[in-house]
Amino acid sequence: MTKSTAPATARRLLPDAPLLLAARGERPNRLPVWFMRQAGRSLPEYRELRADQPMLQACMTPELTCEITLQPVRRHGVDAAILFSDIMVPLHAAGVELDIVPGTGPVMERPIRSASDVMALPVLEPEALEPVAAAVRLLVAELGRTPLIGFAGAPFTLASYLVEGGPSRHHERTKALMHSAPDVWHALLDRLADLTLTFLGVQAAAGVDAVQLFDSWAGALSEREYRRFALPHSARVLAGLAGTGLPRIHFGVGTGELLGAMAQAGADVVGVDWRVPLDVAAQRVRAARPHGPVVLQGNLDPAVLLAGWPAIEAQARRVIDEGSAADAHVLNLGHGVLPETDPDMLTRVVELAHSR
Ligand code: 1CP
Repeated sequence: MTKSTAPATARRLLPDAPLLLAARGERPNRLPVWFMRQAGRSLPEYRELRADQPMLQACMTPELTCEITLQPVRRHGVDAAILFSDIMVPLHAAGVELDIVPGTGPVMERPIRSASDVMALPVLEPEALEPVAAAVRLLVAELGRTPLIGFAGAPFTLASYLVEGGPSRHHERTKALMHSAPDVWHALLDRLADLTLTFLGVQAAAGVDAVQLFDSWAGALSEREYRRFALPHSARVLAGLAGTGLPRIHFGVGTGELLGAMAQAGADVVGVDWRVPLDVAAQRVRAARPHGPVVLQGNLDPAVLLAGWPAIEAQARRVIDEGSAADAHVLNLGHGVLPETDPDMLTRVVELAHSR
């Protein structure tokens, strides 16, 4: 291992936080619930704050990051805040030229396609992330008893943006690189694993209470490809965080075929998208990892949130029932909140979860 994470010296003790109890495999007296992308365009108060601020600038302005992170906690009463940031922030902080284009997502100035491109990738120094650390410290002081989740993109998902140059449907250049030049591929993912460990290590040292590793696009891979080209690097990141003692959540989209393999990457909580019922997911995770509790996070379809309350309620109750097959469950969506979502529907899902 080339880099170890800093100790989580600023860590708060939140022994009763339902999210943290569930992450350890316990059933707290209240079902914990939060939403991926809970901070963002579904909230009018977010749109107002972000109006004249480019995304990356907002992520590097501690007071603004703090306020945006707190908005959904105040509004919905969720059981966790998730740091407002982006998976591209550590690359930006390292000096890689990129932009986050409204309506598109991350776009690279120069995609990475060769061994020399990989060698030229700058190393991320923790000091470059001081605005992120400052935001975490502000949040820990503001949040009271609500845990703060830090996060990062997994090496494969970061590589997909770097190699493709931006968002991609088929990830064809990424797959071409891994199959045609596996040495270059692994060198790239090795560097991205270091970068991810630095990003999460800074968040841990500043005081986050849990971390989520987003391998959003891992579902583009077959299980064989995932095990060979992605899993070892995600496993190194997750193992590198073990010393912090923070609960680790691991999530990807379209990963039904990969749930067993992802469960073996070493996280405490497996995030599940909306395609696989949680009772089926629990079986897959238990079969792959027979020792230790099965803790699942998910998996209400974000599109269902646009279907009106009766449909939302029925689907949320189904998800909660199916989640009882796991040892513990953190209610969430199967992917991020869609921008056109009525935020009141999110508040009602929180009330429903807490009424049980
Ligand atoms: O101008 C804007 O409002 C930009 C939209 C936006 C937002 C609100 C982007 C660009 N990123 C974010 C914030 C963000 N990104 C959060 C906020 C915290 C919260 O959940 O409340 C998180 C967790 C992320 C992480 C992220 N960024 C992921 C992993 C999670 C996921 O959704 O799968 C990924 C894949 C990205 C890349 C990215 N950044 C932004 C967009 C639109 C995208 C996706 C582009 C694509 O489809 O490839």
